[in-house]
Amino acid sequence: HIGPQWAPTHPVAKAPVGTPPPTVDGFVKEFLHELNSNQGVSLSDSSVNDQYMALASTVRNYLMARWLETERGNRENPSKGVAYLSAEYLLGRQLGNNLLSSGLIDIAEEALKQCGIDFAVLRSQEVEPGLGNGGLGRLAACFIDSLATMSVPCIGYGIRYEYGIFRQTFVDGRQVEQPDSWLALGCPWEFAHPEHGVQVNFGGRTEKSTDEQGKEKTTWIPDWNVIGVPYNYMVPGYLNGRVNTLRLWSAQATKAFDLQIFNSGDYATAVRAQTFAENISKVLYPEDSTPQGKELRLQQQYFFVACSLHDYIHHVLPEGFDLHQLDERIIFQLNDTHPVIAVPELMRILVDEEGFGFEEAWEVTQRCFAYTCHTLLPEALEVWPVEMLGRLLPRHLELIYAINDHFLEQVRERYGNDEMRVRRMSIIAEHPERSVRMAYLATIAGSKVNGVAALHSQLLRDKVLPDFSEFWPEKFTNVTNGVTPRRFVRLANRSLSTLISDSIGKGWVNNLERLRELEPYAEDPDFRKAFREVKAGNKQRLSKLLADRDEIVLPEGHMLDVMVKRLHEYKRQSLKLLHLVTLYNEIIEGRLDPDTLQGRTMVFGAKAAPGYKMAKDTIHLINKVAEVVNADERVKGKLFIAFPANYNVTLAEKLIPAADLSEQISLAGMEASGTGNMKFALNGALTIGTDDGANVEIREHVGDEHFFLFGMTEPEVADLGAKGYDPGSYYESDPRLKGAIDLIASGAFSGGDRRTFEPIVSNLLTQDRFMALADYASYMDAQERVEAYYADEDAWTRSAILNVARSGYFSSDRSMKDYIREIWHTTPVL
Ligand code: GPQ
Repeated sequence: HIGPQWAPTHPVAKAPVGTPPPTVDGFVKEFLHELNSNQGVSLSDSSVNDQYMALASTVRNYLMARWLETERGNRENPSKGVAYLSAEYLLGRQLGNNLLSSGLIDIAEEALKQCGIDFAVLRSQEVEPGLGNGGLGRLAACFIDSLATMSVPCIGYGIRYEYGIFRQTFVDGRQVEQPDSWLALGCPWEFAHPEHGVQVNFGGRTEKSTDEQGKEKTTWIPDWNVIGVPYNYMVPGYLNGRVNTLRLWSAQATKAFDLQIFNSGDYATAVRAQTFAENISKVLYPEDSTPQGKELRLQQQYFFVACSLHDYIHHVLPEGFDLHQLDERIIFQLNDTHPVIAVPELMRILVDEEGFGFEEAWEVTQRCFAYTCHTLLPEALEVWPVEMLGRLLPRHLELIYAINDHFLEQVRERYGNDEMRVRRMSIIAEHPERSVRMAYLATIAGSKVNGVAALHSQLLRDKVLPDFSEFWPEKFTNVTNGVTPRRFVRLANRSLSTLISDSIGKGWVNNLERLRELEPYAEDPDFRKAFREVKAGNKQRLSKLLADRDEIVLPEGHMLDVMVKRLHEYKRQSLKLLHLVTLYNEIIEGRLDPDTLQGRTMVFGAKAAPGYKMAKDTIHLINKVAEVVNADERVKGKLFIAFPANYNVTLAEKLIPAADLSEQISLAGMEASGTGNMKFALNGALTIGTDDGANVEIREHVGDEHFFLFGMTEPEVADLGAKGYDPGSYYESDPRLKGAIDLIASGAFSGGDRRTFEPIVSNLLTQDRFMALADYASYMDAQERVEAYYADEDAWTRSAILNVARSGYFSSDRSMKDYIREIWHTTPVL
């Protein structure tokens, strides 16, 4: 297979006719026009929001011609594309990215200056659309950015939640959730198309009948429905004139349904029905990797998937397209199991609406889907009770049974009547209640199944789906995750970007392997000095932000040690805390001379699922430890802990470029990939990490000497688990560890109250499911290596530069090439 030519060097497409010339004067004119005629204000009367909206409209207008042009190209020269199905897109702010992609960023800044406006102020006016929980949603956003940049036709399909991930606040150190009303001031980036609303049915029953030719036919007679209204968002490629589409669905009550109730005279019930329908896209479920099995969640999943398939088949495909050839036009990529109900939905469309036979429909379906798994945690694998699924989607349950029968027939054929195996591989689990295993359905339906880092894909084959990988070895593959260098380097770290471009040119932004050319600069003292100045500048920028945003005053001149990610026991924020509490305890007990230490500031960022008690307790403990440590004169200048609330994409863009040390300390075999780890390495932080997820590959790329490895390997973890893990023995035999845990237990961080953190302490001592105590000693050692290495400024800077130079592999552009080659077989449109 010869790969096509990727990554056109910019600038590419000729500007479509009718777009304003990209000059400062032209931009000023257009901006003022938008301010006057769209916002209805003069410059002197305009609010910051007016100015932000006008600026957004100016960029939008510029991209619009390219968007229409892309659409026309898709129609006139159709080629195979990708429909990315994802319940989450954690987009982050749009303005900067859209300006960068259009090549207007410098022009806009200058134009605003001429109008007396500070560009930075307008940028901070934007509320980020937080339509995702964490890595999975952010990955989707990186992928659609890369596909647009690589000129691959792609539609992202998802849900336009009215409330995205909650806004986190702290009250007395405890997390309190606030609603995220991101749409309150209006969103200038979306285009609603109510005229293209799609009806989605639920409930009811099915009826069998025979037509004149004696053919069996099933009709679904649903008993309620809603309308999905599409909202389109631009997804511009980087300087290539291509603008793909992200289409998010919003639920509305149907008129017909309402009318019936209105006519019956029951106004209150009618209004309630409306609210009921609109609840479907009201709020993003805030559980990350731990599905709650709520019925509304299944409604959300079916809602967006039904809208998307209908939209693709009836509005995107040309009229009369032969659906037997569907896979020549599209691949539906399933972002984890959330959209897997699309599989029986496509079957329903083909069999019930298009008159396909079952076998015929199943062949097409199997060619049109591929499945990405993002976890290894058993509790993260979605299952739906048969009772619930059958009540909500009776026809889909029938089709799932039919798919299962068809599949198990093949299993029996291959293995004789190995009924144990049949039971293990059945889509339907019998215990603890009859339920549908969505990961199995996805695996059976998908043309390919992939994990998100090399280690993860291997464990997926060997531990999560071993029967399936034996049955279909060629179905399983790996695509290591990546991140977009546009948002996470070029935009987030402008000064590093300038330093890089001044040294090796600008080509790296869409050809990230070119960062390799930086390697020789690691030996250049002037470059190292410049690199350190960039880091120092980013730290200053962060200090200013945290002072304004959180009233946190960071000490100056510290090593910045950062752990930002969702709060999960497997990610082991508690291990990080044990390190900090140990340092604190050893100093106040006089066993550690603070003068031998580098000044270190630890920054945490983490949201906990609102119902996850241990995670919320851990947040409370971090805040309380911070309070005590930061107020203690004995550690002043040496140890400082900052925990800004509401970590999100916007904060990540400021935090990551300032970091010296990246904490990636999950128990080996638990973190599927991680993507924050890649962003830190690309911005010149060194990683302290376990041999887990993509850490493994990061270390291979940057080199062992430039990465602080610690902890058990995955096989060691498995062995220890099999032998029987006893956390108490580590506590008893390690005085430093005992000291730290005892200090927490003593109430030192809870005003003397020993009960406050008792659940955390007893969990560590008796359960410790993720073996923090087993890795503690190794982690402390690694931290001492960090400490010593940081004291050698030149060695550290050299390693940091090499981390940047050798992390080009972790571009999401590379991930997309891998998907294209291994899974999608699409072609770019140049
Ligand atoms: N991930 Cl299953 C999520 O963010 N949410 C989820 O529900 C599941 C996985 C993450 C995973 O934990 C990370 O290791 C990955 O880097 C990320 O998905 C993207 O693949």
